Amino acid sequence: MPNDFDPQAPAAPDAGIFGLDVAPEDAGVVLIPVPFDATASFGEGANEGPSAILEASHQLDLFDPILGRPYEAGICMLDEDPEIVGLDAQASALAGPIHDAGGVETEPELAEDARQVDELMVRLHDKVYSEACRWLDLDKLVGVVGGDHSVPFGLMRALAKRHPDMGVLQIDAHCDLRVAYEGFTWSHASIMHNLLDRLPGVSRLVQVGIRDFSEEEHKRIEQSAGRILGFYDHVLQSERLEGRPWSEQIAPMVEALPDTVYVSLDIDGLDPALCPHTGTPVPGGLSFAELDALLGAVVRSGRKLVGFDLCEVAPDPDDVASWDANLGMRVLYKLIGWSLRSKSTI
Ligand SMILES: [Mn+2]
Repeated sequence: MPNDFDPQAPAAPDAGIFGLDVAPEDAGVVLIPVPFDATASFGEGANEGPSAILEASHQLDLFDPILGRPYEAGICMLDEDPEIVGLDAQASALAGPIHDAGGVETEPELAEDARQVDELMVRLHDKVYSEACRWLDLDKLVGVVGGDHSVPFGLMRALAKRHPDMGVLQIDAHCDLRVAYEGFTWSHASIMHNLLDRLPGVSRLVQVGIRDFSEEEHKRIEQSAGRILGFYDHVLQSERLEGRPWSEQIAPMVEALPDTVYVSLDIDGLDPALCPHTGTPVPGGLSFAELDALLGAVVRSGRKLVGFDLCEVAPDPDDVASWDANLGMRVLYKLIGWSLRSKSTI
């Protein structure tokens, strides 16, 4: 950080994320924005997530009462890559009619378009993978800011290669275990299927807050021989109504994780009151304080958070620096802060 930086001063309108002005080479934390939401099957707008989070982040008071001064590590969100913006435009144009038709099943001629969307997404994943590798090789903490939940695969791949026994903590209303959705191999609804299928080193997937899933996905969890652990929202909520404290509920989630953890945070895992414009909101979910406590418990157990994504934040179209973006940037700062704490950097 520059010596004359004042964390209490208002951010300049053209400042970087959280009002900081740090070049990625000098930052401890590099965020890759992925403004892509072509596979969003219901509400759109997650491709506006990174820019809305950037704008809203200027309101944050950088001092965190629990985490102290995460900003001192230097946090930089890279500029949006025009090639990714182009891939989103191309893929969205092809995917639109497929969403309208409810998938390729009803209109087989759309299957070719879905195949092309998948091809564009392979290019997206390669792009995110190489960008992630570039900064991981310089020992930065790297996070992806989506975009819909299909976008972090490149980062997951880069980290799984470096941490062979990595576990994934997924906070989400959905399991995302579908074997393709609407005809898209790389759908947001398939990200965890692709993770488990294509990254065999990932030892365990711990899903928290899941509450909207198919019978097939449910079976997949129950028949996974422990590779997938589902902490269902209906169970968590009913235990809570009976008075079981959150600290007790999260203990087995933490225990289930290996030493090295990647956090995949779909904002719809939280209460939809906190993310009203997200693409596929579902009642229930975690509060902000519960999320903070869960991340804190993982870190206090000695486990390392080696990377993360934050996806599906979609701003209010009439008010870009809206509640959704405000909440999103606060979640992002917590992800960064707890990850740095786990590396004992702060
Ligand atoms: Mn998801």
